[in-house]
Amino acid sequence: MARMPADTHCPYCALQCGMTVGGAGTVAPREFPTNRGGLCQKGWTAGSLLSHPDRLTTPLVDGVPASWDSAIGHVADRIRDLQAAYGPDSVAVFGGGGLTNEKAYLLGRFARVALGTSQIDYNGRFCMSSAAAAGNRAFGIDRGLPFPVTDLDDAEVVVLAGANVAETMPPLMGHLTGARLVVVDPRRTPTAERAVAAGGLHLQPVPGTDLVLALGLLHAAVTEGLVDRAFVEQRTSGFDDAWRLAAQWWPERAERACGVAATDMRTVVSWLAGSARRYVLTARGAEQHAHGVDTVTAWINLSLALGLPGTPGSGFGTITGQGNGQGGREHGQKADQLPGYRRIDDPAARAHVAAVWGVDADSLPGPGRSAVELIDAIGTPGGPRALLVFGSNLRVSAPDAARVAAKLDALDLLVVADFLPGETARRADVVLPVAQWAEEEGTLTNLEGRVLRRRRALDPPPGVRTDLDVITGLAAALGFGGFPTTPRAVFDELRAASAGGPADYSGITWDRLDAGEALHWPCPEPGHPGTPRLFLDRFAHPDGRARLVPVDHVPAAELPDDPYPLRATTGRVLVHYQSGAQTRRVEELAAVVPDVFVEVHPDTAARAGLVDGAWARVESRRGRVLARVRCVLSVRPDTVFLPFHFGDGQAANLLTNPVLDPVSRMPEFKVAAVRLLPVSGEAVSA
Ligand SMILES: Nc1nc2c(c(=O)[nH]1)N[C@H]1C(S)=C(S)[C@@H](COP(=O)(O)OP(=O)(O)OC[C@H]3O[C@@H](n4cnc5c(=O)[nH]c(N)nc54)[C@H](O)[C@@H]3O)O[C@H]1N2
Ligand SMILES: Nc1nc2c(c(=O)[nH]1)N[C@H]1C(S)=C(S)[C@@H](COP(=O)(O)OP(=O)(O)OC[C@H]3O[C@@H](n4cnc5c(=O)[nH]c(N)nc54)[C@H](O)[C@@H]3O)O[C@H]1N2
Ligand code: SF4
Ligand SMILES: [Mo]
Repeated sequence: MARMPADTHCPYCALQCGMTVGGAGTVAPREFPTNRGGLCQKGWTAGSLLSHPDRLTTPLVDGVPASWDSAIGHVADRIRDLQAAYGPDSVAVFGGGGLTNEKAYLLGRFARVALGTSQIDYNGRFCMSSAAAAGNRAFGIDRGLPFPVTDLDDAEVVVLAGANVAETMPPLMGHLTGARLVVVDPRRTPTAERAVAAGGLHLQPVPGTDLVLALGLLHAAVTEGLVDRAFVEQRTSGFDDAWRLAAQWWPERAERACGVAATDMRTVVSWLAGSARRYVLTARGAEQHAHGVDTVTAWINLSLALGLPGTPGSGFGTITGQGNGQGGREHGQKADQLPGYRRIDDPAARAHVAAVWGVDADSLPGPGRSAVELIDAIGTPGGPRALLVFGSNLRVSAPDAARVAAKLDALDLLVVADFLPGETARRADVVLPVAQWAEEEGTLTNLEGRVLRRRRALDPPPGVRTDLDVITGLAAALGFGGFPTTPRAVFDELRAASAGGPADYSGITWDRLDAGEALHWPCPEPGHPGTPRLFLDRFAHPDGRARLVPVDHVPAAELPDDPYPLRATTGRVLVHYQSGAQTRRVEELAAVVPDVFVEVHPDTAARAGLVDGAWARVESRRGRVLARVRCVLSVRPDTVFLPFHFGDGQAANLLTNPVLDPVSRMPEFKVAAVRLLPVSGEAVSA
């Protein structure tokens, strides 16, 4: 079964480190611009899951092993029955930002054409949606980094707002060694430590107050005369309106709201204004808020006032998270979207894509519900009764996990395609075992908008099918036999569907990718060199200008009060990935962080009667988690932190607040009011 070693990329995050995988699944790092031969522990150990004893290798229907024919036939029958009784929208699809471009694209076509449902969304709603909405609003296009990662090598100053890169993309730190770093994080993370050690700054705001911090920075820039007037005049619109709101937030006033010293704000602005090569980058810490879009907008406004975006050697960007977080948000698995980053409510976009799919544009459904709203609608009149999940472990990763569990349990039919029995798959009515990264071909688009080839190094275990085979098989069973079957054929169809759209892949061919060309979209013709740097001449709005949008401070949706006096925030640790479905099964990684913990400042722990290493009950208005206390000086005394990588009673999302950003529909993962209670040893083992 072993095949040739293949040059491919890591299955996990959007840095998409280059690696070579041997026929037995061994991983060796490979020179590639994003990682330059480096890998983090997750990448190094990724091969061990290919032959993991928990690997799913046979379809399961109601827990009983079944043949592929009967499993697919069963799903198709149930879908037909439900749709006959309750209409096309009674069947919903949930995708993921880890899926290849081809899977994301085909899943969108499958939903709109074979199921005829509007109800499709994906986990990128939890990840990139606020950054994407803010980028579209300001620049007219959403590409996380509008420049290659290697441009950061020459930076003099880099602001990382809510990004803990040293743990979430370790090799990326290698591109930041020459720069003075400003890290904005309520915790002194390894990234913040590195910043301070190298002469930079750590700003430690109260969770949920980045927006006011960015307003304070803009205020300092204006009052100290540091705004790039020529840039603002020639390349932007909306400065005066944005300034009208920011003018209320002089640094001392902003300091009272966010906890960052006004003097530090002035220092940061002087560093940014005083250097030629400077970047502002945001990630989930700034974005996963009920006002995440406005928060990113505030960072963009600051960047525009200082003349960063679209200037060679400088820029604004957001750091995309999942392996294909960029491509996964471009090709139609999002509720409001068609391939090529087209809008599903745009008649011209519908006509173009319908022609590629060979259907009548009027037959395409309209926009559906966003991820949390889709889950919430289960069990309501007109809501989904069946859910097909590809590439998300939403029982662990969606906010207010107890409610999510109840909703999923209320479905008439839950189908999960996965290669491991994660928490969501374990409770599914039908489980479809699929191939893993090193067993399949495809393309992904990394954090810098560069399209990459995933290559097959070994065959999937017997009995396992690829996601593409599953999707085409289901479509055929529903009477739609015309779907392309090979990854390359799907990619070619995607290219045609994307042609003329904002994310235009039509000039990116499989052969060009295989020849090793570095192709960043848009790439509208086969002879086009791709676009590593966007916005150098113009922004993507019709007038060519970037827009400053007026935004004002809004407090987090749930603030600390007497019963719940602390702010809990959530995020990641180095050794675990996302819901942990994969990394909790890798021995070397699980040994480092076996269980959920809660980071607590020693003073806060003492007040709650807790000591380092004890178990604590962390409670919010929605649920409770048993977590091991880690007393650390690195977290603000008013804040506690939990990683979200654990399931069942250890899921941080039992605590989180499912309130949504009004524009992006991103949930507020980063702020919930909680309290801490001591637990006796017996209670823990009981
Ligand atoms: N090890 C590891 N790496 C990963 C992943 C993983 O699961 N594990 N997942 C990948 C994915 S999908 C993503 S999206 C990225 C995420 O990458 P990051 O955004 O770097 O990761 P997070 O830990 O979610 O959040 C970053 C930081 O935000 C801080 N934070 C919390 N609240 C606030 C706030 O209100 N303001 C500010 N400024 N900061 C705040 C947290 O303390 C945390 O240190 O990582 C990718 N890489
Ligand atoms: N509290 C809190 N919650 C969060 C976050 C947070 O910071 N705090 N972050 C959010 C973010 S940014 C993200 S991206 C989400 C991610 O959370 P999830 O959406 O749960 O992502 P994963 O854990 O990567 O789940 C992927 C599942 O799909 C499987 N899988 C992987 N690749 C494939 C594939 O190619 N095909 C198929 N069929 N299956 C595959 C894996 O085995 C796993 O079971 O979590 C969000 N939830
Ligand atoms: S940084 Fe991301 S892509 Fe690179 S090895 Fe680690 S998980 Fe994989
Ligand atoms: Mo993410």
